[in-house]
Amino acid sequence: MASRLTPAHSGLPPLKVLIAAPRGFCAGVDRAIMIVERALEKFGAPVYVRHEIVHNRFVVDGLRAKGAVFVEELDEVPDGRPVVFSAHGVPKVVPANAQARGLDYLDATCPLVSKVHRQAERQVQAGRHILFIGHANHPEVIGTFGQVTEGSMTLIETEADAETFTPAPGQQLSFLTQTTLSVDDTAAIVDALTRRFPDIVAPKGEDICYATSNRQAAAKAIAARAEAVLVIGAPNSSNSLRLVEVAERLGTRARLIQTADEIDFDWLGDIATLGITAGASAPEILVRGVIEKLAEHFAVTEEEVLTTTEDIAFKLPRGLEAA
Ligand code: 0CJ
Ligand code: F3S
Repeated sequence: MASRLTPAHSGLPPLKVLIAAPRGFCAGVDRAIMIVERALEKFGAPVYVRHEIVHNRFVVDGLRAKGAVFVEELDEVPDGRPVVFSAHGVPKVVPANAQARGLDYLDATCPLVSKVHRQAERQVQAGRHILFIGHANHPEVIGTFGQVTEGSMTLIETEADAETFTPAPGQQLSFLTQTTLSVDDTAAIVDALTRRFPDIVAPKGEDICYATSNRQAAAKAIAARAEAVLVIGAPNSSNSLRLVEVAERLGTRARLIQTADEIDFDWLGDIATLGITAGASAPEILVRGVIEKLAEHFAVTEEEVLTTTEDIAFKLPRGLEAA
């Protein structure tokens, strides 16, 4: 349904804003933020968080204001204070070290990332070498590699990597993927792997998560109808970056912005139809801020473009269910 934001006789040029749905927070992000909030209630400030709880400055600053302290490594957490591990997951050595130090730790790893971790362990136990499709240096990739012994997993970033990987003689293979990848790029990489290695063992179910694939499908729907797309998300947010790519692949120019302050009105030009979406770590308040800023320059009419609905929620860890 379309709704008008600026009075019709404002004298501003008209702009139709197509808002993707689903967009923004997923169940894993909701859970991760809730874990930090409940930990602050339970333990009091400061609660330490290893890595940005999710890749969004607005979320991180909001939790910092409530008493969360963000660090990159466990050794920055003082003895006696609780620590939360981010939604992206951590190598096994991290909870092991926390335990050895007697720290209270809370694991905000998304359950869908933990599922990939368990599959990685099982594949290695079954004697298979894992080809892990993902982006180098991303914390989720570092966390998943850290579930298995060194040398039992090889990173595959591109179709070219899939074409050139050479297994050791007699090596049994399986593949797994990062949860926030491009659905289309991953399908092409998997095609190359299954063509070259017909016996390769695929993951049980899809590793790319429901939120990632739903947001990409919704981004395609707005990009197909818009002259340009704005994606609200952080530059280090893998799933948000993929939404920009999805729009561009359809031939629609697209930009990632963190907040309304980053809207480039020269880049928008005299556009009549603009698509807006948000990555899984970007709060809805930032989407509203962007639309309100646009309404200072255009006579904005909003239309939500719904491609599917989501009703997934994850349980909190034991001990944090009720504050
Ligand atoms: O890795 C995840 C479990 C996704 C967390 C939510 O998104 P974000 O932006 O914090 O992380 P990605 O960079 O992985 O998309
Ligand atoms: Fe989990 Fe996917 Fe969100 S892996 S944190 S549901 S983007």
